[in-house]
Amino acid sequence: MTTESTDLLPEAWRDAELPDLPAPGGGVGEVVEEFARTIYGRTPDGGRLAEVVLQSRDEGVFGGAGDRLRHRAVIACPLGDLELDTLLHLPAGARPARVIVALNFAGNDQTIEKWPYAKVMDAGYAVLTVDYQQIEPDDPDSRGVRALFPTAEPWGAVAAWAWGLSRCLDIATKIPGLTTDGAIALGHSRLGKAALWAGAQDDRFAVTVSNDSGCCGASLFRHPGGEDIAAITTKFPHWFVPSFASYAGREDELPVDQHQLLASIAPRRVYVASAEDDAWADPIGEYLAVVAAEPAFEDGGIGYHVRPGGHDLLEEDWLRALSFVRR
Ligand code: GTR
Repeated sequence: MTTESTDLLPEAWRDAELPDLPAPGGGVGEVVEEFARTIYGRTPDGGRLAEVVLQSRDEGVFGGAGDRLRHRAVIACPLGDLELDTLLHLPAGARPARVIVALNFAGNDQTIEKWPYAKVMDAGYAVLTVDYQQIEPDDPDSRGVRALFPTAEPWGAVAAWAWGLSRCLDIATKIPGLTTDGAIALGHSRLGKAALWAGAQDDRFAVTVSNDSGCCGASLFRHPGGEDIAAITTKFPHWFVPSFASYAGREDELPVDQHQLLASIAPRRVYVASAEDDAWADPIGEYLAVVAAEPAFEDGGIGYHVRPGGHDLLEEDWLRALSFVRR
């Protein structure tokens, strides 16, 4: 594992032991299929990128670190069009720039304050973002892109957001100055769950970064602590396929556990970040999932950090993930 040495883990974690886990059975395709069936639902193929129109371009933002571009994209889905408003930060130095695709929680503009764009661009990376609720509202009673596909199989909102990450990558292919070679999917919390599900299904993502993704993200169901299936399916029934709720209190009977989701992304690379005080995401369960997944990766193909503090995507998380990407 590309991680800090275990002596940088919190003291109390050093004796953490792996629970009994389902052995990864079958090929990668079957494992991904099992996750689709049991938890997330498969994101349908397609949604054709019909147009990408540049709305504005501000040059030399953040003291010249790069340019800020806004695009409107139209994605033609079987039952109608979905419009996405993207925000791109394109570094001045590196062209074509490698792209990080990351959905955001509170609107594109809010990321300008919150994300360390200047440092990320100085490191040579572009960041393309869209408000996750423009893809699928985070609401059990309303539907976004899921209403635009006549899928026979159900898919949850996490799968819809994963679909959106793949469409952002489609959009990136149309923007001069970007390369989608080596593309990175990055997400925090529920959007970290979506990043992992996108990484598992779309092999154009060379690296998948999950930050504090917790239950149904990087954390093991079979490691007790934090959010469990009962809690998550009660509060967020729309995130998953409806039958997933039947595993509430029956974690041991799930045919999969989350180390297999991480492993299914190999040999492409995965980085998992945790926060020590983020008990609801069960950071120890995230760490143990990485330990259990590690044999599936080539040397250094999976990385991990835990930092002090709580549930958040901080500059430190971005920069440590990027130093993994660069290795
Ligand atoms: C919590 C949820 C977590 C996590 C988090 C977030 O309420 O229980 O699974 O996804 O939200 O997305 O911030």
